Amino acid sequence: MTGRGPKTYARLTHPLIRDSRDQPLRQATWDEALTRVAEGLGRARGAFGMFSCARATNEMNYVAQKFARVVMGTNNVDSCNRACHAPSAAGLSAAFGSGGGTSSYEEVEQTDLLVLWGSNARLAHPVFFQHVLKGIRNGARMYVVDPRRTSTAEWAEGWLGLNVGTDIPMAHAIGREIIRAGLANHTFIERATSGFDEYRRLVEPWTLSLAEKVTGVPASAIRELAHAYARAERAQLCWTLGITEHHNGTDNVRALINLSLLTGHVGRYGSGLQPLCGQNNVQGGADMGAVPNRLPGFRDVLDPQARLTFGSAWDTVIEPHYGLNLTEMFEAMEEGTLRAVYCIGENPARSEADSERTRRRLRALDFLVVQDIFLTKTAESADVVLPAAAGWAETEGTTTNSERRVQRVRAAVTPPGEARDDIDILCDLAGRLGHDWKYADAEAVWNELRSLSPDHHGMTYERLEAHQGLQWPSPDIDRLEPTYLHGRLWASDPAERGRRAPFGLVQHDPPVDLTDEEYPIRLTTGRRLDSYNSGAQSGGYASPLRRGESIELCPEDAEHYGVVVGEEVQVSSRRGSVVAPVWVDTALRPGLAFMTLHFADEVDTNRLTIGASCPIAGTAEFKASAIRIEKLPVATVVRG
Ligand SMILES: Nc1nc2c(c(=O)[nH]1)N[C@H]1C(S)=C(S)[C@@H](COP(=O)(O)OP(=O)(O)OC[C@H]3O[C@@H](n4cnc5c(=O)[nH]c(N)nc54)[C@H](O)[C@@H]3O)O[C@H]1N2
Ligand SMILES: Nc1nc2c(c(=O)[nH]1)N[C@H]1C(S)=C(S)[C@@H](COP(=O)(O)OP(=O)(O)OC[C@H]3O[C@@H](n4cnc5c(=O)[nH]c(N)nc54)[C@H](O)[C@@H]3O)O[C@H]1N2
Ligand SMILES: [Mo]
Repeated sequence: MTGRGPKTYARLTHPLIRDSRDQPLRQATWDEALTRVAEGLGRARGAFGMFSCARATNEMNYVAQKFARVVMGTNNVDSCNRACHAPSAAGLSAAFGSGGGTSSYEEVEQTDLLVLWGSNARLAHPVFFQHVLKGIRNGARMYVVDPRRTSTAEWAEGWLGLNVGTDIPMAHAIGREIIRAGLANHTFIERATSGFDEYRRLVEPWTLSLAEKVTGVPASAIRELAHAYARAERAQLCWTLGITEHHNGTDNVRALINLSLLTGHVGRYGSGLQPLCGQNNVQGGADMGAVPNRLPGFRDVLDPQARLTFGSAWDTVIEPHYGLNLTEMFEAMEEGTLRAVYCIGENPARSEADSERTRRRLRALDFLVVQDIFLTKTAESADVVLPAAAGWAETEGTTTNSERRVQRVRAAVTPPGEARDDIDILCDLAGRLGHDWKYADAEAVWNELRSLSPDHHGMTYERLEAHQGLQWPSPDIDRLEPTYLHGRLWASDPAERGRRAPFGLVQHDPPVDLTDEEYPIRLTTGRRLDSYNSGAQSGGYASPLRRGESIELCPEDAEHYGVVVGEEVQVSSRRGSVVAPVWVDTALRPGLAFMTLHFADEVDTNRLTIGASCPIAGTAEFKASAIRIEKLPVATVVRG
């Protein structure tokens, strides 16, 4: 135990404002607070960015992006999708033209083979994992590809414990083996893909023995997975952050998609690609256009017809170029070209990589407004803090999960104090800035979206209720679409097939933060079952079961460094240092350490992580930093 008790969190109940930068936050009335926000934002046109909330509803995200585009005249709107899901969306879009996962949870129960690649679903996607377990009970085999022997892996027939950041060598070696063994699906390749010859040449050097050297996984295990995947009648390839949170996350995603193109495990019932989403509504946030390059319903900002459609519906002119994504907005803060941020339900002061740098950038803003349900680290430095009702259980609306299923959420309890629905706050502010938006309720927002997004058109609240949620695309009120996407790839008539899916010609590129004598340990970071992200919503409980942050090492490394469980050590990277107690876990192996991001107000893990990010998706390399650990002088260990 650290000896430091958890910080206690209380829900925000009143607006808070700061009279000047050196004054503390004080309670204010809604009118006072919103007047200040309207002034602050009014001055910021042309230098404004919005962070929208993937914890909140589709309706809220629709209104938030509309606020950025119409009231502030900018496409600078983004959310935490940048931290996790963006490489999956970018990779799937490049291959198939749309960024959604291709299958449904039902198919996970009906498939023959499950590959969980860089995903600790038992802890991070426990609902999805119930479907996985049903699949296994129905006879499916499962393989897990993860540097740690996670509790997810305990259910698998095979665990491939690769070195961090060697997923492309692993995928390419699997691809080469499938081709060499004559197991590629040439009917599908010829019908539905392009670039196969280039792909075959690309993977040719990745022999099983070279892959064994680079990944650390025995050649026989790689071969076994290759044969199991290619021979399966139906197979689901699922991945999450072990793949995406790298400086080449989109390339990693492409390398996995290649395997489905090689075998035809896509576009059929039971066979597909499932990038599991992070926050409960990260899929929906992006579908609603709370991203810098897409309008609601996946319409490209660069498409003049799309801009015209939305521009005339909203009585505005949409900026004709992409906005900045979250990563680029932080860079623009440093350059001084982004001066004001409206941060709704995000805690970047804790969750962004290289957090000292992040906080410096946030401090450089002229105006920061935070709208949250708790007083986060980010809110502590805001000029105005607005208390919101929680998207979960306090507001009406819909959210969209990893299988593209839109489901209703309902207000079951009253928000505390003066907290207000995010949508009401945004509409009140829009009014103060000259835009008279009236929505009777969340359903009115949803119906506006349905009128503008054909893929959501068939999903009335009534139908969502009757079917217990519907998957997009749902263009038709009278019809249910298939549960999976891209069936057209299998069409025998070329005219029906549409565009071919290209193989991704991606190369191995090791992690940016190299280990060396000074920083000899590879740190990877991620999740535990009992806590959530930066800890804003889950950090503040006291319980004998609460373990707090730790630096997890394998038994051999603990012995090597002469440290024991509970002993506090200094953990340092090229960015900064933290003090954390040691935990020993046999899931790890020599040279590999693990920390979470969940207890950031006590141990700020992201002081250690590297800000290097994927040039296509903007996602940071949270999964690969280089660190060292040092014993503390005895006097420092004794804490109150
Ligand atoms: N209980 C709980 N559930 C959550 C969350 C939470 O905080 N708590 N957060 C939600 C969010 S926002 C997200 S995005 C998801 C994330 O869900 P996951 O991605 O499943 O969670 P992580 O633990 O971050 O990372 C998954 C695995 O990646 C592995 N990994 C690390 N480096 C590599 C690598 O180089 N290659 C491969 N193949 N694997 C690697 C790690 O060992 C880890 O087991 O979880 C969601 N669900
Ligand atoms: N080291 C390390 N860092 C990581 C990661 C990692 O694996 N390792 N993962 C990254 C990933 S995948 C993610 S998604 C990010 C998460 O980063 P963040 O999104 O910044 O973290 P959260 O703690 O989920 O913050 C969500 C905020 O929304 C607020 N909130 C909840 N519901 C509502 C609502 O209805 N309305 C409003 N207005 N606010 C609400 C919560 O109080 C909380 O402050 O962290 C990233 N950071
Ligand atoms: Mo996430």
